[in-house]
Amino acid sequence: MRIERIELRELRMPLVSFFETSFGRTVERRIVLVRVDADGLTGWGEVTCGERPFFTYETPETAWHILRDFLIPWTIGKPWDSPSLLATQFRPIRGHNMAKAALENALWDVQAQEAGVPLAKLLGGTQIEIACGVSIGIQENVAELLDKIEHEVEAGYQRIKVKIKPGWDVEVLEGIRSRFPDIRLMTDANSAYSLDDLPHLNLLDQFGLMMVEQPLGWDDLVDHARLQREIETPVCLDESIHSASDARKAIEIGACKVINIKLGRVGGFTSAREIHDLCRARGVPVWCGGMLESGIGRAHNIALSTLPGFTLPGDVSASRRYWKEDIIEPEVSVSARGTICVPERPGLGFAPVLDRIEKATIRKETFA
Ligand code: OSB
Ligand code: MG
Repeated sequence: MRIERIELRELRMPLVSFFETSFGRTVERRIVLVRVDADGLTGWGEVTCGERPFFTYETPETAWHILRDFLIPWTIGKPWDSPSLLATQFRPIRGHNMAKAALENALWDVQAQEAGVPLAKLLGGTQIEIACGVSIGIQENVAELLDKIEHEVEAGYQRIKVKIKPGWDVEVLEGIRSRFPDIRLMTDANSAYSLDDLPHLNLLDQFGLMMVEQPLGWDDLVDHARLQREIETPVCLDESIHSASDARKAIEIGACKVINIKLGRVGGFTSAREIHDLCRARGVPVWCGGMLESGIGRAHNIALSTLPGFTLPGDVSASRRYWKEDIIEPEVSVSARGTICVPERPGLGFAPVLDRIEKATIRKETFA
């Protein structure tokens, strides 16, 4: 594949309802898209960072800078036998995984089209439909949260994840369990606690949670290992895992029993597959996380979730939970049994809608 042209765009996309975590509320997304033209085909990738450097240090601005000044000049005009070679090429740049992932993943889209196979197939996916859960943000009050949960359970989602933070945890879970004693439930703290909260975190064991996601420091493994020794509830790591090497260390020291794989956070499909393969070999279940993606990133997440080690429902859910109108056709929809059917068309299997993308674009830069 010879990369002939690359286009960067920043889109503004208002969410249909706000999404709040322990680090704040998001009402509108700023999404950087990467369009790659190679061999007469077009591939798309999405930078999945937040607007503010809270989940990770990346922002749309840092991603634009790293793509424009490093990743694009290193790749454009050159032939690439495989998208994985991009991951090798990008290795000297420390971090900036979400910028790297957007470009690498766009090339995977091109390669799947060139091979005439669905992206899921090209990656080695084996599942023809994927199991879906939802992530529900912090609400104004518990009653509103319970209504949201009811709505999603009725829609068929297979598990519910709720965001927690100090002051929005044990009482909230009591409320959930008294109304929904049997649902598959988990929590995500986005690093809102420390080991000082150990007695409090012990209280989580009474709620029959599938797991607690990233309770401690975003850059920590050691304290998570200590916590996992103290609590029954499986710890799942999100923010702490950026590579297969991080995953290996976390598993070896007992810092987690489950790993959430996010394409952006780990730097793209090549790294995501390495983590998947390692976890599968060690019997650690994985699932695909979400970053409030547009349809482009969502389509990539669906393809990733078809790998055999993705045995738990992920945070990949219907377009309409986020957008009045998604930027792909068809939009992502979820069946009444809480699954997404994996498209059988070549490439992403969802077509980017150029005029909707254009309408949402607030800046654009082209490289040739
Ligand atoms: O920690 O999983 C997270 C959204 C933004 C940043 C971090 C996280 C999330 C989610 C939402 O939980 C998942 C989604 O619905 O896309
Ligand atoms: Mg998380």
